[in-house]
Amino acid sequence: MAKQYDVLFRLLMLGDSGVGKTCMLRRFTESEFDPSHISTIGVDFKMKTLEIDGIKVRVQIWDTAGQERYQTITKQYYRRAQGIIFVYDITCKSSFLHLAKWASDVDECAPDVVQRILVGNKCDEELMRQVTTDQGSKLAETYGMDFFETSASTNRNISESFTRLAELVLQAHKRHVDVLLGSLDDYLETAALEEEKGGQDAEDNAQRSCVC
Ligand SMILES: Nc1nc2c(ncn2[C@@H]2O[C@H](COP(=O)(O)OP(=O)(O)O)[C@@H](O)[C@H]2O)c(=O)[nH]1
Ligand SMILES: [Mg+2]
Repeated sequence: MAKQYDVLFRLLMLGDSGVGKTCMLRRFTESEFDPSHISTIGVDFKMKTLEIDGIKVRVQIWDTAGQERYQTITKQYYRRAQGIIFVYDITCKSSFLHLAKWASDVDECAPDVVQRILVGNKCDEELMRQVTTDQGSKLAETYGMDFFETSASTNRNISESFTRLAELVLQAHKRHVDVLLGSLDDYLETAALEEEKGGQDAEDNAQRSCVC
């Protein structure tokens, strides 16, 4: 059976409750927007396969609950993530101010190589805006992250932001992925050669056993 993907990466969504993490994830993986807010309990994940530079990248995206009481569950997932999306709501200043806390939690628990991007969601709600694009992009610059303003409602920049994070993770692990794909190619090539040689070898072996 053909292999359905070449590499698997784990991505994690972090941010206050209500900023739109679950809606963003559903929009990305199921092309749907359900405006009702059902509090995510603990963690949940969805999968999607992307093609980047000819490599089939399967992303497993973990959606966390933003509430403090779930923090102990969430932290266990920091360590296993290769990429993190920090999400705030452009219509909710406090969700933006809390990013400092989310970022410091990650610094404490996640491996150094983890890739991060910053997303300001609900950019369709221009009239309700409390955080300017400039403030978002300045914070992202301070953290050294790429920055997107998204809308799960209109689908603006949803695919772009998830794909960008997957690209960053792929770049960060490129050497490892090349080795992996290289060894897979080598393996397949060797297996094909072995198969081709199979008949010939069987004959040789038969002759050799005669000699013995
Ligand atoms: N206007 C607007 N509302 C959104 C958007 N994304 C999510 N919401 C709303 O925000 C609320 C919380 O969304 P949810 O995905 O459950 O947030 P979570 O707690 O971060 O997972 C819901 O009522 C959604 O309808 C968006 O892009 N635009
Ligand atoms: Mg949720």
